Amino acid sequence: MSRSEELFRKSRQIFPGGVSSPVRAFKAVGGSPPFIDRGEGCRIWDVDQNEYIDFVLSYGPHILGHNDPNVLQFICDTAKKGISFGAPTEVELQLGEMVRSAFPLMERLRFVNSGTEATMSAIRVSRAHTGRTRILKFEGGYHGHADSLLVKSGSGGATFGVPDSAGVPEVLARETLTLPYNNPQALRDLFQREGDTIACAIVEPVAGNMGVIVPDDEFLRELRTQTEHHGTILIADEVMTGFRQTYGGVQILLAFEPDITTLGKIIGGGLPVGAYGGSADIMKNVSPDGPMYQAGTLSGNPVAMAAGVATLQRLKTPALYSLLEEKGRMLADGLHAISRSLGIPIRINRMGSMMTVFFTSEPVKDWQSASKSDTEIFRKFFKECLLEGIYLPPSQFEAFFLSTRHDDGVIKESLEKFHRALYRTREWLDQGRPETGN
Ligand code: HOZ
Repeated sequence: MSRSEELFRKSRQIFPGGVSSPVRAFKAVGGSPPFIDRGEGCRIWDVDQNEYIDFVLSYGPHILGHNDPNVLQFICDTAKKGISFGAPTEVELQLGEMVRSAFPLMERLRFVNSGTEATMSAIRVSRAHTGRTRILKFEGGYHGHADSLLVKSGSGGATFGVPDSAGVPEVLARETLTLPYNNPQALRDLFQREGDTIACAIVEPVAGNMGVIVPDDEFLRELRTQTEHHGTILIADEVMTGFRQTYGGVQILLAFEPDITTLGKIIGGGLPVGAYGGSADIMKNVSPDGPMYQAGTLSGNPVAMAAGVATLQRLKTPALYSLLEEKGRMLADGLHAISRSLGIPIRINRMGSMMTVFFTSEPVKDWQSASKSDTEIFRKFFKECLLEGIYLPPSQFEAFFLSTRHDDGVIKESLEKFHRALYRTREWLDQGRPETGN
């Protein structure tokens, strides 16, 4: 038994599913997850000393790769002065100013500890501001695990077939309306019928939690038009996309103007940080300025703020995002060429350094089409990749990420590994998909 297997066996006696967050339990792909010991740049090593090229990057935050020296240095310098005070700090203001200058629509913002807290608070402030209770989300969209948002949800919900979580009171779930992503006509119909009762609509402007799905222009345009017309607050959930596609939000690239933006992941440089913010008018509802309560003992934690500041400072490097785009294109083109040569139909949805490989020949543009991907092939492909030393998210409905440390050599090496993994997947298909154990 490997050390990882041994640790997982013990962990299962302590944590539900042996993990602190469901997707990482490998339930959808089978087998036992490697326990990670350390990371450096684009690589990680498990406790059995297996090396992997990391395309998970902690589900997105490590856009600079693991252990960026500047980020580490600033974390250490800040920690030496004290780890937490439960009081305002200068570094918190510094990160706040950086975020606001990159997201001009976030006139006022508040730091929290996770993306979940950010979206949960964004919904609460929307309800406080409008006096309405109903909210709208999109099928396959995932915005963390607050009760109102675990309805037709993506990510782990989609992975494990529990998009509507148990434990969410029916009365609350009923207040969450859902529509298919990328369907402007469905939006028009809903808003015409009941737009005036909806407090807010929350959307991933580029979806990442049903796998990556890039929006049609008309969808986002219609969403903005309808919400504005009906006094519904529009929330852009940029937890995944914030600072991933450009220095700031994907909202800049898509000319999308939400009322509230939620952030997480990259702004914390790998430490737990989230943020929500919008116009001063909406945010004046937030306590202590207004009656909408939201708080956190560790919110704005100086060490986490330092990680964010150092990360954003590094992301200001000119040409960094065009380099990431180039790497993303190289990887996607290479994967397309390999799958064509082996006759395995795939669809790659990609924006910059974030992508998903779907095992289907049809375009993937919403949850319905994403769910048609052949997850049995994904499972086989995933396992073969792991054997090759490629660490992918253990779910069809997550995104691969690249970092600035995935250089040309690493992309080339990865493509060779992907080729071997897909070659063995082809053999397995030719043999009629024999059972390969858990
Ligand atoms: N899809 C999740 C975040 N966007 C993955 C992280 C998790 O659930 O552990």
